[in-house]
Amino acid sequence: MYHGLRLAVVVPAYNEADRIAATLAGIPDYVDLVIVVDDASADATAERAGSSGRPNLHVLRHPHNRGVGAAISSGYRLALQRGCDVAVVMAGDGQMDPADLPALLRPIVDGDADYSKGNRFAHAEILHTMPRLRLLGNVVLSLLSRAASGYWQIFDSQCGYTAVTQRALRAIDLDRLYPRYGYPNDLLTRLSVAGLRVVDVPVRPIYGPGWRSGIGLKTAIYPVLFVVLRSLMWRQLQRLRRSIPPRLPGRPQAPDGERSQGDSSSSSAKSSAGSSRAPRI
Ligand SMILES: Nc1nc2c(ncn2[C@@H]2O[C@H](COP(=O)(O)OP(=O)(O)O)[C@@H](O)[C@H]2O)c(=O)[nH]1
Ligand SMILES: [Mg+2]
Repeated sequence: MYHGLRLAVVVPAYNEADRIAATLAGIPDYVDLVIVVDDASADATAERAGSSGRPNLHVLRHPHNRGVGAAISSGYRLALQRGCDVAVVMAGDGQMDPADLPALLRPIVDGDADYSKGNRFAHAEILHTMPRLRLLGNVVLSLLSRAASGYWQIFDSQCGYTAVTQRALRAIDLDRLYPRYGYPNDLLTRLSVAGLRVVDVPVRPIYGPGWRSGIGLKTAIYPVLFVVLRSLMWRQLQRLRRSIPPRLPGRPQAPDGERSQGDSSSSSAKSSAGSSRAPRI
C-alpha cells in the first residue's frame, strides 16, 4: 500500500531478457502487485521475470505479439480485477527511475490528478542524454499532442512513465486503446474527452549503454504521428457531437447536450488546480 492506495506496476516487455530482472529488482517494496506483460518475446523475458524473485509478481503472456499498447491494456485490466487503486507503467528496459515514483504518485495521492505522467524535458540533462533526432521528434509530437488532447500544459507526450487511477481506467474503453506505439497519445485524448485531470511530473531521462528502442523514424510517422492526427480529429468530432444536441423524435432534449462519464462539469473532480484542470473539449 502507498498512502492507503493499493498500487500496481504494469511492465510491458518485449525481448527484454537481459534487462527485466534488474528492472523488477528496482521496483519498490510498497508496490502491491507487479504485472509483467510479455508479448510473445522470442527470448527468455517471461522466464527471467518469473525467476527474478520479485514478490507479488504476475507474469501475463500474450500468445501472439499484440503491441505495447495492447500489453498495457492487459495489465490495466488485471490491476482493476485485483482491486488496485492506481496503476503505474514502467518499461521493462529499465529506462524509468524508481526514485521518481513517489513524485509521480504525489498528485494522485493528493487528489489533484487522475493521470500523472513523466516529463523528461523538465531535466536539463535530456539535452545530453537523448539522441538529437529523437529529441526533435519528441518536441514535434509533444506540441501536436497538446493540440490533439487539449491538455495545453503538458509536454513529453511519448514518456511512458505514468500513473493512472482506477476511476480514470473505468472511464475509458480499454478495448479501444491503440494497441501499438502511439498508445500514450491515444490515451491522452481519451482521458481528455472523459474530462479527466492530467499533470506532468519531472522524471529523469535514462539512456544507458546498449540503449535501444523499437521506435525509429518510420514508426514515429506511422503509427505515432498517424495516431496523433487521428486523435486530433476524433476529439473535434466529439466536441461537435456535444455542442449539437441530438434531435431524436420523441426523446426529450437535455438543455446542455449529452455529457460523457467523468465530464469535468459533472464530475466530483477538483477543477481548481490550473496545471491539472481537465480541458474543455
Ligand atoms: N508487451 C510489449 N512490450 C513492448 C512491445 N514493444 C515494446 N515493448 C516494451 O515497451 C517498452 C518501451 O518500448 P521501447 O521500444 O523501449 O520504447 P521507447 O523507450 O519509448 O523508445 C519496453 O520495455 C519494451 O520492451 C510489444 O510489442 N509488447
Ligand atoms: Mg525504451
